[in-house]
Amino acid sequence: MTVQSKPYAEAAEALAAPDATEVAQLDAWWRANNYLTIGQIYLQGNPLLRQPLAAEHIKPRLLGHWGTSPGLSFVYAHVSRLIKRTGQQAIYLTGPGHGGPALVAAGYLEGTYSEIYPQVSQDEAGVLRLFRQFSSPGGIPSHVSVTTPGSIHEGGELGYVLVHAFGAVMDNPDLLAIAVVGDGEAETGPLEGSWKGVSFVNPERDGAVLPILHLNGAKIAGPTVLARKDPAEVRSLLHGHGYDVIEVEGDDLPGMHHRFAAALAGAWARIRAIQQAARSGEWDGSRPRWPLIVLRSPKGWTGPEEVDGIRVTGTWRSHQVPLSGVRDNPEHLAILERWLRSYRPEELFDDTGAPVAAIRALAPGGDLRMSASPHANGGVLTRDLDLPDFRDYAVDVPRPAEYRAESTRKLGELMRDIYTRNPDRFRLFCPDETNSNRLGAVFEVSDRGFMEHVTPDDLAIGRDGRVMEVLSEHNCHGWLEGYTLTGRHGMFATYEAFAMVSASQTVQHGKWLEEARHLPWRAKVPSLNVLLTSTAWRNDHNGFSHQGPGLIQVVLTQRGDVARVYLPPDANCLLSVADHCFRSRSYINLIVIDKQPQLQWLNMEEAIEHCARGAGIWDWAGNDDGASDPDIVLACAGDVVTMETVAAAQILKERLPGLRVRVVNVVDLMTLIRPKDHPHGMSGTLFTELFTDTADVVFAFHGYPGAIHQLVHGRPDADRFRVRGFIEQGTTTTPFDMTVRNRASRYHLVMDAINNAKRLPRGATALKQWCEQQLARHERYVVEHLEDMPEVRDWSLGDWAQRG
Ligand SMILES: Cc1ncc(C[n+]2csc(CCOP(=O)(O)OP(=O)(O)O)c2C)c(N)n1
Repeated sequence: MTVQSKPYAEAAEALAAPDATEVAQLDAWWRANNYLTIGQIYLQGNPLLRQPLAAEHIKPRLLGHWGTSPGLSFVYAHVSRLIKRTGQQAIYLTGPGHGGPALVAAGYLEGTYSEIYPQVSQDEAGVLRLFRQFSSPGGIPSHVSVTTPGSIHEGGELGYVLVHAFGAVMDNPDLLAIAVVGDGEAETGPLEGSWKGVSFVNPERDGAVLPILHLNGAKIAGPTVLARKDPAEVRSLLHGHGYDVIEVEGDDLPGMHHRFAAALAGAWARIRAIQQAARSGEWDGSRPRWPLIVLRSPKGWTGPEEVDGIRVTGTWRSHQVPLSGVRDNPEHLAILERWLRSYRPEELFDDTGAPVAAIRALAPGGDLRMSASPHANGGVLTRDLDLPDFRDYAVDVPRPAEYRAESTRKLGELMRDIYTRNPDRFRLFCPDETNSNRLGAVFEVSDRGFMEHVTPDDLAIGRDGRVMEVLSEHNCHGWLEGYTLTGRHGMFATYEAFAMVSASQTVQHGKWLEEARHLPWRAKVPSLNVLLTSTAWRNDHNGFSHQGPGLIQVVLTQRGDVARVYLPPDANCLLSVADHCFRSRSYINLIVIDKQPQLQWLNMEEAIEHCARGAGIWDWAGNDDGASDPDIVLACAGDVVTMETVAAAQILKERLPGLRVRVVNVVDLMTLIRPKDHPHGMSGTLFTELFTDTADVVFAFHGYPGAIHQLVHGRPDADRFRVRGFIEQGTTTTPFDMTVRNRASRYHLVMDAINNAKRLPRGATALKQWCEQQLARHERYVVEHLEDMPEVRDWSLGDWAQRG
C-alpha cells in the first residue's frame, strides 16, 4: 500500500530529534528507573543511599531479574515521551515479564503505583516499602504480574506477548500496543507463530502493535539464536513476516537516546500514516507493512561490567542477580554501592524522597500514563453484550430422544446475531474449523478477517471480517485473552483434543483471573469462553490422535474457582449455557459438546431449569418414581455418555423392571464439588436428593474417570461412585465402538448397574449374559458391516419417551 505520511511528519520530526533538555530528562527518568529496579532486588534499608551502604541494608534473599530490565525501562521512557507529545493511547507489554521491577518502578515514577497502593507513598518511606515488598513474602511477585498497574501480560511463561498485543488492538482503533519481545522468548513456538498477527490487523478499525525485538543477546545461561544470526537474516525473517524493520544498536549515551528516539518516531509516524490512509479512504486494501524495531542493547546495560574478574554486562551472567553474596562479601557490597550511586540518586529524588519534578514531568497525564491506561484494566471499559433471546433459537423437542440435531449449529446462529448486534465488541476465534464445528452461520454476517491476498476461490474471507481463523491454537487463545482483558467479548472454539495445544495458556490465564479477583482496583473482565467440540467420543473417523478430553482435567486441578466446566447434553441446554457464559465475567468457561447430529432431550423450558440447577434427575428416563431409595443411580455428564446412560436405563426398565433405576444428568460439573470448595458446589441436601447417601452410582463421564472421583471427594460415601469415562481407547472406527472400547457403552453401564445395585431382582444374571452377547455381536457386526448395529444406530426411546 502507498503510505501518505504527511500529517504526522511534523510531529514525528520533532519527536525524532530530542533536544539536550529532553535527552537529559529521558536519561534522568531512565536512571531513576534503573535505580529503583536495583533497589527492589537488593535493598531492605537505606533506600536512597543517604548513608554509606552496609550489609544490614541488603535483603537476605536476592531475587529478581536485572538483565532485561534496563532495556525495558529505556523503551518505556521513550514511549512515555512519545505519548506525552502526541496524546497517543498506548499500553506496554513486556514479553520478558521477569523484568517486573522495571515496570513496577515505571508505575511508581508515574505516580500510579502510589494512587493504587497508597502505602507505597511518594517519599522515602514509600521507596523503602517499594523495595521491601518486591519478591518478598507478603509482598509482590517478581514478574509484571496482575498486581502491576498497566499490565495485561504477566510474561512469566514466555511466548505470548505478541498474541496478547494483537488481541488487545482488535476493534480498538486508537490503541497502540508496544510489545517487547525477548530474544529468548522469540525461540518459543507460540512467539514464532505470533508474528503472523500482522496478517490479521485491519488498520481501518483495529489499533496497532509495535513489536520491539529486544536482542540483548542472551537468555538465562547462553546466547540466543536471533542475536547470533547474521543481522541480514534477522532482517529478512522479519521482513518476510511483513514488517518494516527499523534497527537500533549500541550502548553509547546519549547516542542511544537520539537513535532510539528517531527510530520510535519513525515507527509511530508510519503507524499513524497507515491508519490515516486506511481511515480516510486512501487505501487499496492491501496488507500494510507495519513497522518493527530491533533493539540491540547489552543485557544488564549500565550494570557492573565485571564481577570477580568475569564479564557480566552484555552476557547471560547479568540475567538475574549479577552480584551474589553481597551481605558477606565486602567487595561485592562496594560494587553494588558504586553501581547504585552511578545513577546519582541525589539528583533523582528530592529531600522527602519523592521523584524530582523533572522526572515526574516525563510522565504523560492521567489515563495516558501506560501504568494507568484503562485499556490495561479492561473491565472498566467493558460494555455488556447486547444478546438476543437465546430461546428464539430453541430446538423443538416434543419428546426426549426423538429428534436429532447438530447442537453447535444453534450456537452458530446465536453467535451470528451476537455479531450483528455487537459489531465492535465480539469475535469468534477458531483454528480453521468454524464450518467444521458447525458454527458457520456466523459467516452470514461476517467474513473471516484476513489481510493477505484473497482469491476468487476463497469463501467468506476478507479484510473486514471479524471471525478470526488462524491455524494456531496459541494465536486464537492469546488473541481472545488480549481481547477480553481489554474489555471485549468472544469465544475460542476448537477441537477438544487440540485445546491441549494451548492448555498452558488456559492455566496461565486462570492464574491471572484468580489473582485479579483479590485486587479491588482490577475491574472484572469478560470471561474466556472456550467451546470444546469435535470431541473424543465422536472422532471415530479421525484415528487415535483426535481424542483428548484433558483440558477438563487441567482446569479442575487449578486452584481457586475461576473455572467452570459445562457439559450440555443437547442444543437447548447449550444455548442456555452459552447465554450464561456470554454474560459472565472473569471466569474460564469450558463448554463441551460435540458437533455431530445428536439426540435432543429437553425442550427449552426444561433446559433452562436443568441448566440453572446444574444437575437434576431425569424422571422420565428412570423408574424409581421419586422414591428416596433407588437401587442404583445412573449418572452422566456429557452428550454421548448421556445417550448411553439413558439407553442403559431403558434396557434395565424393559428387561429388569423390578430394579429401581434413577437417572441423574449433570450439566455443570462444578456442582459436584462441595460448596465450601467451589461456589457452584451443590448443597449437601441437594446432593443427597440426587445421589442419595447410600445407593451406588454408575457415573458415565465424558472425560477421564479420575475427574469425577476428584469432584465428589468428601461427599457422603464417595467410594460408591463407579465411573466410566474416556480411557484412552481410540482408533478409526464407529461411534458406538468408541463407547465399547472405552467400556462406557450402554451394555457396560447395564452390567455395572447390576454388579453394584444393592438389591437385585430375578433375571439380573440373564441380563448380564445378554449384554455380553450384545457386545460380542457388536464386535462381529462392525467388522462385517462397517457400521453400528441398527438397534444402536437408530436407537430412540420410542414409547418410553414419556415425560412426567
Ligand atoms: C516458556 C518458558 N520457558 C522457559 C522459561 C524460563 N526462562 C525464564 S527467563 C528465560 C530467558 C529469557 O530470555 P529472553 O526472552 O531473551 O529475555 P531477557 O534476555 O530479556 O531476559 C527463560 C528461559 C520461561 N519463563 N518460559
